[in-house]
Amino acid sequence: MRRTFLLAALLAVASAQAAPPSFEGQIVYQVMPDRFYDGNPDNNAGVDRANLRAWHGGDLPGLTAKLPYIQKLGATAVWLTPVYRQQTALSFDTTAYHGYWPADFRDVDPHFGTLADFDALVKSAHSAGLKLVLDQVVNHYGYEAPAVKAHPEWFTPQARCNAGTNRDVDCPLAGLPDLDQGRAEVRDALFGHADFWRARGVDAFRYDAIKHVPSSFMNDLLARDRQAGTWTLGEWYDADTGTVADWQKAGFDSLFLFSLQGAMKSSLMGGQSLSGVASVLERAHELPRPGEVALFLDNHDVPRFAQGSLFEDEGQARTRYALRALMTLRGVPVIYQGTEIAMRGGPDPDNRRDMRFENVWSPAEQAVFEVARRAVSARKASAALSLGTQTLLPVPAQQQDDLLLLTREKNGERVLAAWHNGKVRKTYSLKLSALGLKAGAQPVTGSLYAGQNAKLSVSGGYLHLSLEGRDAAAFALK
Ligand SMILES: [Ca+2]
Ligand SMILES: [Ca+2]
Repeated sequence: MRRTFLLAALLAVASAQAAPPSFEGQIVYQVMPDRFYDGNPDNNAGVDRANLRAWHGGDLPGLTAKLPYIQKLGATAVWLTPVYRQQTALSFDTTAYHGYWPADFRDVDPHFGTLADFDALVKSAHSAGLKLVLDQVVNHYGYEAPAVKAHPEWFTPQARCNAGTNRDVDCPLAGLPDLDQGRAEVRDALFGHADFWRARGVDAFRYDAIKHVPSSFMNDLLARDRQAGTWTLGEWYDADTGTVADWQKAGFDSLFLFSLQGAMKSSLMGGQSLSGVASVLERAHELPRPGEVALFLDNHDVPRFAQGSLFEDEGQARTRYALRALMTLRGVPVIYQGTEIAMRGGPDPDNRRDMRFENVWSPAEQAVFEVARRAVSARKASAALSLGTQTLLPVPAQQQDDLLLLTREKNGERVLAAWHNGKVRKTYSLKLSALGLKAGAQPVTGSLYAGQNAKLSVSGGYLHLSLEGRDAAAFALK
């Protein structure tokens, strides 16, 4: 009896340890601190807001001050791009405002504030119930970092790149001094960086440029993070479902699903067939942990989503559509600062314009924010939308360009999501049996998204949907 109890207790401990960290149900808001909010003008050395390649003065105190804004949107976690102490010199006429040119991995750049400011941010975020995701660079130092000259032995020899065995890993990324993770002191230092920030209370790491880092090193790093309960999100530029699945098997909790971002941009912004999105979602069964995968419309490395239309009003309308669509999907939505108001901007650095807050919004920007806020709110209120399984429904061939249907289900709660890509309002009547959908008769039901004119009903073996042009809705299904 006693032995059985002990065994059960031991098994419970073992299974608790085995459960990997999870962000399923979270909504992440991405902040580039220099371009977010200036909370301390005293640290604005060299600031020039007229120049997109210069420092703009945003900082950690500013982010802390704006946490209530992020909560108003409804996000539950904040990912901030790197805040390390940076190289002070310019490279390519550009300052290190973006944080990806580190000089000291265990300090905060003076433009962003101090370690005490970082600790204050962590404390404020946690007391507000927000998790903190910190960007970690493990591939390189900044071009002009003093360590490059002081410790040339830490860096990958050019001969190894020239040999061409594994160019992605061994050759400098954009010419950046490439760390040699094969050396014990480099590995130990990188492990130590992770421990340093973990000890300051960070909940998760977003690892930059993992395509360019040896996988054996990455595996060891991830094992340490998992042991410590730190959620890990990898950036493999252009990753598709297969790449995300491979890395989840190797120990990452999550990767960004770039293939979905590309498909959503082509269809929802570009007006191409929704079958491109469907073909990405059809591969979801390959993912070991589909609920953890990071889903996004844009980020600081790609042109702004709203930039996909020449016209500002059209960009705003389609961003409203895409934000509603994004909130129907299984995974962890990541919203880049400003996407909730359809900010525009082309490739880097134009996609990093200063964040605009409520006091300067136009009515149209306010309207995009309201759509985002309400879609986030509906997702959080629904266990099916935030945590449920996802099933793509087989839409009849002649409607696949303009209609995407999926169900989300959790503990008996079912939600039907419908994306309508046509230009004008349309009513669809679809045979339930052809959709593979079982549903009882249901009177006309509005969308879970407040303020939306979309309707569903079920009668006589048919599903009826009335949807506005270029819009996505979510319905409770009886
Ligand atoms: Ca400042
Ligand atoms: Ca490398």
